[in-house]
Amino acid sequence: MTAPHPDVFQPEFECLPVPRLRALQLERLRATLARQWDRVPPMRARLEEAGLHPDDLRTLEDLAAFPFTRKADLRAHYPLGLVAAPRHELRRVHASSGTSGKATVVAYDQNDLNVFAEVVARSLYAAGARPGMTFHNAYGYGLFTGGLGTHAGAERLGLCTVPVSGGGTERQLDLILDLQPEVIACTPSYALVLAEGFRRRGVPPADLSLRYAVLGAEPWAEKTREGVQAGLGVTATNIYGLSEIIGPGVSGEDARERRGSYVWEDHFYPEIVHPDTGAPLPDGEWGVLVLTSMTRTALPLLRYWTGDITRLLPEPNSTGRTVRRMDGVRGRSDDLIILRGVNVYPTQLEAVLLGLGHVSPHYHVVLTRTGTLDELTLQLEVPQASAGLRDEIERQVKAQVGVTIRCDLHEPGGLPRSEGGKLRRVTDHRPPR
Ligand code: DLL
Repeated sequence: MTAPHPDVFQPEFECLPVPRLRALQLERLRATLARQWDRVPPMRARLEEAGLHPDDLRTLEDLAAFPFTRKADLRAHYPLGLVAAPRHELRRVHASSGTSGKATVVAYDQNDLNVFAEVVARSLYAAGARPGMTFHNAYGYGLFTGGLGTHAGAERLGLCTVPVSGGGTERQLDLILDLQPEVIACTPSYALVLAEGFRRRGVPPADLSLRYAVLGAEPWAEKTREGVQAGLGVTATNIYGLSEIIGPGVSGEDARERRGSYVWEDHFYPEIVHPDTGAPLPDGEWGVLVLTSMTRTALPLLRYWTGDITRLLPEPNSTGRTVRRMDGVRGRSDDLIILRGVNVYPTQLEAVLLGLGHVSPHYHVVLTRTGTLDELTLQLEVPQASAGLRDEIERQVKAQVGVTIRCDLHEPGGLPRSEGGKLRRVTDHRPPR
């Protein structure tokens, strides 16, 4: 095994020998289950109905017998019915940016806020940030966990934060030029918008102070990383998370490696399961990520069904950490487009476009139905529309993704831009069957 790299924030956890890590996880999972059993009546009732008791968790493998928790459970007990701490101990709430149905509210006590700051600090450190650097934080502040969550982690690490939040692109560009931050955090689509802004102003990437970009909150293709790195002159890494489990900081990539995000496994237990059957899948196989929070006290969740499609990477890493890495999220199981029987994720289309080089990464997918036939129109921006280019894109999508699509070419700047929040890539006009 590679020796733990000195550039790891908390080697005592991130590099814990695997048998000790597994023992710690089992102990923490048991404590979480016991806490739910004692303090969250709906969760206890669910276990009782299934004939389960916390003592039935004797090994990590036993976890597979326990039920999943889904967004619907949080909605059914809206707003705070699954909280395991007394109301006066709560210190903050956030709400998930759910795109359909009622938002879900998540709650934190002081312990949870400490865990949150710690895992974000670890992620920022892995992403290249070091104490004393300045941090331009363009994740939205407010109910969304992105802004305040990364803010507290940055303070824990010792960064000077510019809490700019999302939107107001021209002001963001000014602030970056004036305050000279080394680190920026925002969605990948917004990083491209900022890069475009600097290009328009004639500021070359080499003249920017930025060195590291910490990108997340939405799926992105590997080619987008290259676009952000070239456009802002940074090393770009992924940060992943969701409000139900904590917010940003469930996992993060190492800037020196950029090959999968380290899941902070002493706090969050990852499983990959089959999207249809829920059966556990081995490391290396793609499926739905299911997460259990093991150290949360206000809102511990057991086997939370994230809906995110990814895999745990089986091969050894180059940083000496023992916690496992997850691959980039391909999409949410609910973003999956099934087009005439073929499965398509928007990120696959993004990869084809970026692979073509001369097409801008701003795109939108529109789904329609003519008669019984579903159609996918890919709206994109090109410097000069030509029938040749359109044919080329349609051919490449067919060859690489396996579906026939139509392209709708727009002038540069013709499609709506990210305002810093999560971008919706797909508009579905198909009537229900
Ligand atoms: O998006 C937390 C976050 C903020 C993560 C800032 C990273 C940076 P929610 O609003 O609850 O929380 O949305 C969670 O966003 O289930 C994924 O579908 C998606 N998501 C988050 N990070 C990534 C990522 C925040 N790095 C949902 N890659 C998750 C792909 C991501 N998808």
